[in-house]
Amino acid sequence: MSVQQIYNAVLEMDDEQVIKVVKAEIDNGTDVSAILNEGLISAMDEIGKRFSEGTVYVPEMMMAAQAMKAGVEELKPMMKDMETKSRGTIVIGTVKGDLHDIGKNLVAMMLESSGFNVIDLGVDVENDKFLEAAKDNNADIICMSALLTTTMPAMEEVIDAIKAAGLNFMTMIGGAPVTQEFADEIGATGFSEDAPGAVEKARKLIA
Ligand code: B1M
Repeated sequence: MSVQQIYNAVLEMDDEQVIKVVKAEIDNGTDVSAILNEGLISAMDEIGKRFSEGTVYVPEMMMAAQAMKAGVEELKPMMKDMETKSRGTIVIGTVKGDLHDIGKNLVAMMLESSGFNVIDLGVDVENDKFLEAAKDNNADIICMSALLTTTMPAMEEVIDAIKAAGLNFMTMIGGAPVTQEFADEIGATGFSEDAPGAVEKARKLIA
């Protein structure tokens, strides 16, 4: 078994095989981040490339995403560390109009595993819902994910709404098309290009 087989199983959209090879790699003592980055995430990147080239279509993309999710589920227990005291409260969601949740789920899972209290609002989250949930839960940070260039503007709308309401929640944004430059432009407090980076950034912001 190898990480390459995990990659192949996602490309073959074979959930059962993904679970089998991920389990085998965990038993072999392979690093969780290698399983995730070189196996599961690289395969999704390849699917994205093929989608752009027109050699795979939405149904295949969904099946591959399902297969990747099955692999991530197997990794969940490995991502937990022993921390019990909450480091702070985070409200997270994928912005309105956007249904991509794999990256957001990874970020949420890693934040939770690192001791944050995470309120996950899911996908296609309306702007007001971020604010309401942050107020209701006395959150420290509102985290927003977007995978589509067409949904990125919602991040700015949420940040503007926070300001307009005179609230001072910190914000963190991320997702494949999101950059540090965009974060600076819209006034987000933080940005990260991946899930471990999001944990590091949240720790710094709340410290
Ligand atoms: Co979509 N899709 N998709 N899709 N999809 C992309 C994003 C795309 C780049 C594919 C392509 O053209 N090459 C393209 C967007 C183009 C653009 O806007 N520039 C695209 C498109 C066009 C679409 C549709 C419009 C297709 C259609 O219907 N014609 C449609 C839109 C639906 C909608 O949202 N309204 C659509 C639909 C779908 C599926 C439903 C089939 C499925 C999603 C399933 C799901 O999420 N449950 C899907 C998938 C799987 C993808 C690709 C192939 C993979 C995304 C993914 O899960 N990556 C994607 C191509 C690609 O990105 N390579 C593509 C793995 C995941 C771990 O990475 O989410 O980037 P990612 O998360 C990373 C970082 O970005 C970061 O951490 C994670 C890793 O550590 N991160 C954060 C994420 N959020 C963060 C938040 C943070 C910090 C870091 O702080 C808060």
